[in-house]
Amino acid sequence: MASVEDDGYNEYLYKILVVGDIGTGKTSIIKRFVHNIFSMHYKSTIGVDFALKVLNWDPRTEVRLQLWDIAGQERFGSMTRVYYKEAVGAMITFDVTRASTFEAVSKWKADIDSKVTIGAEEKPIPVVLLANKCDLGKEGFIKTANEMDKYCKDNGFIGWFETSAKENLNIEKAARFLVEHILKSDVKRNSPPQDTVQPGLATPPPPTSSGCCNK
Ligand SMILES: Nc1nc2c(ncn2[C@@H]2O[C@H](COP(=O)(O)OP(=O)(O)O)[C@@H](O)[C@H]2O)c(=O)[nH]1
Ligand SMILES: [Mg+2]
Repeated sequence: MASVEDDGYNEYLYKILVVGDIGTGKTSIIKRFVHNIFSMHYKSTIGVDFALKVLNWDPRTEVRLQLWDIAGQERFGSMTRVYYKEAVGAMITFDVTRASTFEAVSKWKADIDSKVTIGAEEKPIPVVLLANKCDLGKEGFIKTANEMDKYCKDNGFIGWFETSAKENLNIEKAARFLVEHILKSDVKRNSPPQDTVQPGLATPPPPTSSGCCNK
């Protein structure tokens, strides 16, 4: 997305998708990451929600992550193409206690890969896999670490993390890992700079001609 360079100080604004089946913890992960709060009682997200997280990457670099919390119900519908537009990275979540949510991961990955790419070369966007709710114990976790490594390699994930929104485990680490990959890629060269980056605002895009972002 946007990059602003001034006297050697860099600001980047990256659109990051957070997808995965319903109830896997997408909203919880974002709330923990952005506001450092957790609740057992989030209402299910309707349509799409936005949040902004500012990372002071290094003394000369600020990274603003615009996190798109996409409702589980939207899966593979015509909506996702609009939501995915201009994303430069994604997190796919599953719930370690529910195997069906892991089975859905490859479908989410295929959905992203088919609808959003980077640059003229149409490279896939970097995607990190989050094995969430790891505080609930390992019994439900159906894969070993080695199997997960292999799964990521075979399916084009940049990596995976066991996370817990409840116990604040590995969420920031996973996000930073994703940002490292984005910074390393040539996103900057391929994106048109925007004039301003509004402090503290995650602005949804203007309504599209179909108007479906307002759903
Ligand atoms: N134990 C535990 N529960 C979690 C965790 N993350 C989310 N939850 C709970 O799982 C339910 C669904 O979470 P939510 O964030 O709404 O999932 P979403 O539908 O993917 O956005 C809620 O009751 C959360 O409190 C976690 O890391 N550990
Ligand atoms: Mg949600």
